[in-house]
Amino acid sequence: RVPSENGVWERRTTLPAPMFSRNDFSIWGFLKKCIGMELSKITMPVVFNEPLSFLQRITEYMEHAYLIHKACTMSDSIERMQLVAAFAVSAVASQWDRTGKPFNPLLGETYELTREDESYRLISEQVSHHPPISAFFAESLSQDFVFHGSIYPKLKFWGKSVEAEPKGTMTLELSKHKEAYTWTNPMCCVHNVILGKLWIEQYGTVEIVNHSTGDKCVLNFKPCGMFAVTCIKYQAECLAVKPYITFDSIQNIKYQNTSYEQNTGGAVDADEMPDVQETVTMIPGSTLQWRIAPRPAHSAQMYNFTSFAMTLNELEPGMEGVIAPTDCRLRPDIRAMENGDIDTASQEKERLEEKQRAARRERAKDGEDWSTRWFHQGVNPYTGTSDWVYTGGYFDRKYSDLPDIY
Ligand code: CLR
Repeated sequence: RVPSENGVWERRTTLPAPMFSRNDFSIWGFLKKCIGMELSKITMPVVFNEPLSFLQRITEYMEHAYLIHKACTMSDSIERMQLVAAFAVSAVASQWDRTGKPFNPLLGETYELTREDESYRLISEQVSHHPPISAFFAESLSQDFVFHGSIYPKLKFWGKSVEAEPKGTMTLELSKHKEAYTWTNPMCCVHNVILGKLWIEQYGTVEIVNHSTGDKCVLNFKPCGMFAVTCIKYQAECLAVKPYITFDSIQNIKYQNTSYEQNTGGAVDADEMPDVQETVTMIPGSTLQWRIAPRPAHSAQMYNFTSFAMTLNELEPGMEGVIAPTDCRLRPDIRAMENGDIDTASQEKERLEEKQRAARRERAKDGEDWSTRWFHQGVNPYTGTSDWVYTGGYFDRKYSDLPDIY
């Protein structure tokens, strides 16, 4: 733990160790045994992981929370919508080049992120194991917004690629404006699992609905790296094209190592990763809402993490004994992996998964059902679809009767 010169503790900017080289491992050598199987039921070798739990990966949404704070200060609902759209887009950008698989959360696992400096706190819980469902709830410390949702990443293995459909609704409520926005995340695809360089693509249409005004913002993520996004407002019969949000500084990300060359008899071609455009053409009259930050210099040796991602698994001073015992910062396999100890990570991952299976068998024997702790199943009041609702109370820190999952 390194205090800076003036003795103030600073959040870390790097991981304790660089990543284990994946060059000697073939993801295909492993996946070909799994064709036709449901990917969530497959235990992948830990070398394909990144040292974060899926709960931490979805928390990356909060990297650009200042966009929501800014939206709250806007008096015009169209300006608010633009910032909410920028927020939704910013979450897509942090996924760029992130082909490491986050650890599957254990049932009952939690992750809390309290960021007083950014004025928000978040709690998430793994509420279902099969299918895997993660629920989260974030709130502004100044009570100006809540952001919540649940994600069920439905994975399909297509041979050459793995496709993830992040099912679930994102809901953002701006209290002062009495507004609620909802949307769903775009599709996500990891290319070249057989041969070539792994790369990640996100595509599809994201419709952000402002349920108070009826405004809709349609973000069209075009496949193949066309990151251009337009924001459209439908109102009566007029259609106004609003700003153009661009991803121009993506060229700052250097592509590194990880090639999975395989002899597949020449039958399969790698899907080319599109070239990244260096310059961005702005539609005249448009305004730039948000721009991606370059990845830190050592990112390529560290799972292509953003600066924000580097901080997520840090056990900060004063956290021990304060965060719940189910918090994934306390997971020994993830901790070992971030320290570069891949063998311990792998053994611990196996042990935890076996412990989870044993606990499930016990419950089955006693006819007990699993009960979630901080969230309950319910209905999203705006979309009417099924959702996971925050029960509340996590930050009262009464952790009695939490399951022993590690
Ligand atoms: C993207 C942002 C969305 C929520 C979401 C859901 C599914 C996630 C995806 C995000 C990121 C990429 C992801 C995917 C599930 C599996 C996939 C973590 C967070 C990994 C990279 C698949 C690795 C597969 C190996 C075979 C390479 O809001």
